[in-house]
Amino acid sequence: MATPHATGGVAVLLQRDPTLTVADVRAIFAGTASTAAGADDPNDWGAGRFDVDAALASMSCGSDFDCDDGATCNGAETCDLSSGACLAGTPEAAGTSCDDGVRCNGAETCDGAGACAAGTPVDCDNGVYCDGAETCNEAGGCDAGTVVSCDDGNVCNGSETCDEDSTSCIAGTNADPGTTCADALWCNGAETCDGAGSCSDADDNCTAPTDTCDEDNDRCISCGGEGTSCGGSSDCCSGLRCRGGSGGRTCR
Ligand SMILES: [Ca+2]
Ligand SMILES: [Ca+2]
Ligand SMILES: [Ca+2]
Ligand SMILES: [Ca+2]
Repeated sequence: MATPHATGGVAVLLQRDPTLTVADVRAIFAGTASTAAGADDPNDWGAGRFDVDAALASMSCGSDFDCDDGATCNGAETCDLSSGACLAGTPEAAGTSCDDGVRCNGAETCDGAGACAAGTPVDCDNGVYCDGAETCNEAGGCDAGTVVSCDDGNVCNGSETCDEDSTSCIAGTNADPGTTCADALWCNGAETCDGAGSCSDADDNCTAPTDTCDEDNDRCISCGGEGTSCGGSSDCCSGLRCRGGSGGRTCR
């Protein structure tokens, strides 16, 4: 970690003064490094802890370029060549652009006191609730929103619709009794609407005690229950076997 950190620090110093030599940079860092209180053993600390802020603060300016803080609204900083100190600029007039290059957050302008004030975000709302919330795109326009979906997935309570006046979904009209609301399953029977908005649970297919349902093939499979006469164990329901007895073979 130390090498990239130190390299970055050198770059910061060179940005302030591109004329610095290697010896200059070394001297500045060595002269502004610090050690923890009481930890001054040069065998442990060398020149001390690298401190980029202290190094920058120790450098006097050589040109206005050295003093520029990159901010528009506080004016152009200048270098007082006689003292080597940076002097603050004169704030730009209120309304001067300090645009951040982002269109959708509006046009930033200087507040006249040295700060850049936020702009008014671009308003893309078309005033229509049901077509969703439009959003600004940086390419220069507005993107359509996602249409409000009101369908609750229940066919029995009718089709819900989006209402602009109340900016909400409003209920549909209940389907007639007997209207199908079947799910994808055969074994649980054919569901129908009850006329009051609900899908009623149908009777299961294959209800005989000895039937099992084959969902894959939509059919009932019968098997022999306890005491049913049988020719082999395959005739018997699972868990039972076809066994002989005085009255013939039965599932047991
Ligand atoms: Ca902007
Ligand atoms: Ca809209
Ligand atoms: Ca519905
Ligand atoms: Ca069903």
